[in-house]
Amino acid sequence: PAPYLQSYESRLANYNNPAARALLECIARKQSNLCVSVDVSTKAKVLEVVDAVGPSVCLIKTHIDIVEDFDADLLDQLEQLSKKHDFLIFEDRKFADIGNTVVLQYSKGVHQIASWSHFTNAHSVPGPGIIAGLASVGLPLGRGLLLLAEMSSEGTLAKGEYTEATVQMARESRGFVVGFIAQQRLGRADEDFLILTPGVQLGSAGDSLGQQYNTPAAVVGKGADVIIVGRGVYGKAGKEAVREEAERYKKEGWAAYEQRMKA
Ligand code: 6AU
Repeated sequence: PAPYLQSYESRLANYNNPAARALLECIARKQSNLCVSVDVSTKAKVLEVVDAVGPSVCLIKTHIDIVEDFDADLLDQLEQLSKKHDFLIFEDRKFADIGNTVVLQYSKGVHQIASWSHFTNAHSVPGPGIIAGLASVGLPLGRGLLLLAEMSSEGTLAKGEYTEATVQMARESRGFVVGFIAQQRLGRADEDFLILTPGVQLGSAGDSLGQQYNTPAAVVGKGADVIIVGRGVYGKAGKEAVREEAERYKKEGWAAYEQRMKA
């Protein structure tokens, strides 16, 4: 069968990248293909949500630039929580500039993303120089890159030939590019890319700004290896409700994976 129809453990053989390997191992160990997107804007709230969902996730996704009281202590505490609960970190930076600029954005500035984030993502629109630049910083640190091959939002331009050309760019940098942000399985049947899919929520079709949602079962059925859920989880009121919701998505995502392996 195609690599993505096999178990997460067996797919370890297809990856040399340390971040990709750590993620596959964590998914298998915790039986969780859930990534929670913690899109909240204070340190205290970020840490509260991460502590609540930590036991249920393989990956925590941040938008670090929306945290209004960001400081180095947040990064220390995030790292402590990642050890306590056993998860990896993905800063959703969506780099989109020339190689030289993204080198600086990835390694320097207030956030120094490369120093703490196992994964980050980039748009392919600038061409391969963006990957070369990010790789020059990230590869020596064992980081992994996800290319935005498709988007979940209504009217996205990332489709058709753009998506195909993005997959081709990934093929040419397999040591660093470990997969895609996408809505479905991409690449040839014999290739193995990690597919991380946002736009996932139970009981909502979308928001008023063009976000479009599918269920965990639907996206895993189409090839998602990791489901990314934001408001569906952190949008619940109270730490206990957030924890319960993360557990619910974890179970849904894992059941869908088991279903896919049977197919
Ligand atoms: O579940 P939501 O709608 O609350 O949050 C979805 C999260 C947000 C988006 O910035 C992000 O996923 N996202 C991405 C990513 C991960 O790159 C791509 C995309 O196509 N759609 C999308 O929503 O943090």
